[in-house]
Amino acid sequence: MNNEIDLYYSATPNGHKVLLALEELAIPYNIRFIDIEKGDQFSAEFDRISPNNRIPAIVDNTPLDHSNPISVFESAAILVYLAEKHQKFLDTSIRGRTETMQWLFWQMAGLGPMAGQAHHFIHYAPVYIDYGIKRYVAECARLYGVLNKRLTNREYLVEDYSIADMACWGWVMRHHRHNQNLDDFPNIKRWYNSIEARPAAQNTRKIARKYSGVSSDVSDETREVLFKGSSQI
Ligand SMILES: N[C@@H](CCC(=O)N[C@@H](CS)C(=O)NCC(=O)O)C(=O)O
Repeated sequence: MNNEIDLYYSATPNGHKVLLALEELAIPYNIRFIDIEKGDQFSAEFDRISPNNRIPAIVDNTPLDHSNPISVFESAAILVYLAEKHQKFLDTSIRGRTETMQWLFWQMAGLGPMAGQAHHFIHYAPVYIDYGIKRYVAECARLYGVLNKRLTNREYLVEDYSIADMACWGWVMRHHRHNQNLDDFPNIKRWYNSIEARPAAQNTRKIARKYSGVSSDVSDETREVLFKGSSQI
């Protein structure tokens, strides 16, 4: 059946963010599972939707202009697209929107890439590289400090729960994988637990579990698919 949204998904932090947004918006969607360990992200069909060959991506089958389906790649672009379409989770005032965008971009340019590199050096690198682990775990700790400070006396990153919270939650979900302890960041812990308690987050976790296969025991074949060119050190 053609639901409103097709979500091209794999159970990873960037996938979880968009899944959470769809659950929060309570709109009908289909999951098109992209097995990134098997290389589905490089298929010709997916390449037309996501030319960067990364998940997540969406196809909106019922865009507001009532014309052909619209495809969107890059998780933040997807979050903004969905929030604008449904006029939820993105403040429309100039100040609220700017603040939301700042924290969304901060996640995309800082927290996500740094935590991703920490995951790589801790869990996936074919050889142990102490410098890489220390560098990215320390940078994650610095970024967690920034987030913790922002959340002092605040329930959410901007006034109301927004796509910026959803984006950060997708990565903080994996805090143990980038060696961060939420007991060191009490404001993040409170914020994180309040998002976790939301029915949409619980559904997201339940759905994510069905699709999660990425383990810390990464085979050479998986490394070759995911890290072509850098798997032979
Ligand atoms: N900036 C992109 C990053 C997307 C990304 O790196 N996705 C990962 C999973 S979280 C992926 O598809 N990896 C497959 C690969 O590396 O081949 C976004 O936020 O959408």
